[in-house]
Amino acid sequence: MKSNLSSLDAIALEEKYGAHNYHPLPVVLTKGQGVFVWDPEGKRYFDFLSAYSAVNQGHCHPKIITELIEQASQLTLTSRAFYSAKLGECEKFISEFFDYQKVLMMNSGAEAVETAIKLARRWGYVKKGIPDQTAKIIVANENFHGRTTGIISFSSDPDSTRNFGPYMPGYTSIPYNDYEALEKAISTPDICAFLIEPIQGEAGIKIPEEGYLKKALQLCRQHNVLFVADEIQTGIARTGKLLACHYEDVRPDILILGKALSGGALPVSAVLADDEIMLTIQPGEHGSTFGGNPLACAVAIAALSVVRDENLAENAQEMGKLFRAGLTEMKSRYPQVISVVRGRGLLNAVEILPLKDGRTAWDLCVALKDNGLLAKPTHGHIIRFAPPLIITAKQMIECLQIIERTLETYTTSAC
Ligand code: IF1
Repeated sequence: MKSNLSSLDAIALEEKYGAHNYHPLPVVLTKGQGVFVWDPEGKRYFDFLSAYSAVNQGHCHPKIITELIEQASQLTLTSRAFYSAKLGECEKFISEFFDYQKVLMMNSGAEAVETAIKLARRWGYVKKGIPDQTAKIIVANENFHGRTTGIISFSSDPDSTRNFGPYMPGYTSIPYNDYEALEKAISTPDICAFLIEPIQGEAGIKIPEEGYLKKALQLCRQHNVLFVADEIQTGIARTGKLLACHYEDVRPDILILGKALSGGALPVSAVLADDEIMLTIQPGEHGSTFGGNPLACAVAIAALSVVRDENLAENAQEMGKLFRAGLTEMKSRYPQVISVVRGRGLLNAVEILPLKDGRTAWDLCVALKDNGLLAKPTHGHIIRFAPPLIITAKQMIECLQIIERTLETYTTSAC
């Protein structure tokens, strides 16, 4: 269905009738296919955000959309008051895919994180023997795990927390990638879990030093603490392996997934664990109306099948190398703009220096948009580059050329 609204009209509508909880780049999207999205005027863009890694499989992947339509015409929602023919099939598929005994399906990423927290606390009380109401979870500074009142209680970002209190107790925050800090925190009593992003996304694609995750897992083992990995953004092939934890052969006790679990078709999230943890939650103690609905199940199976069948992890790995090689070369040619290039697979970040006339990463992103490539700045000076994992070498080279061309005019012209 073609929209008759112009970009300007669409932006004006959001401004007038929508809550102002976002500040989007000034581009309106009406269509997506693969690595491309289009605006109402028909201009085509490479999507280098992939809806924050939800569309790893590319926009409107035909296999996912076919399943979506087929299931939508059969049955969309049963609630969990009844069994559905799709749920068990999907649970088996996801559990085997990630090598866990059980999965609990939810919808948004934040809900999955909340679920993992409840599981970890429950395990802490009934298995570890932590006294009631005292269980604590160790988290990292600069984490991003979602927007619920529970989750923001352990955020260190004032934008996420300011005037949203009171905050929930039960969290100890330590610096990311700091083994000694973890060693100290974990030896205090009543810790049930260590909750960590294997690469911090919102913090600006912060990669811990090699061995950190593995050593952290060993510490957790020593102290009978659960290792809980939030792979909502890093998982499902984004970083060049199925999970970012696989770079260090780490198998989390609780694994949290979201985003690309549906390839962007609808909100689907999941928490995986073995029986010892998962079965501590009994009927009636946790759930969600839409969690594990038949539509989500059909879509999740299709979305993960695409990741496997199209070797998206391998492609992310290779295309990531190509991309960072190109950008590193640009860094040497434009040292006044690019200060740092980092990333793993197709989860990449470039740090941008402000120009003398005050232009920043935001202005560079607007210029990139005008040249047909969409990316979003974070923290004012970092640009995240995360295209769909189906991108080809030819397309990647074209994208590097767009970035190069943009840098050329950006550095020579005044705004
Ligand atoms: C927004 C960032 C990405 C996540 C991790 C849980 C969630 C997220 C590791 C919650 C969500 C999002 C949400 C999005 C911006 C975004 C983001 F910039 F904040 F860091 F992806 F890069 N754990 N990440 O990254 O999942 O409830 O949103 O489904 O607009 O807030 P959700």
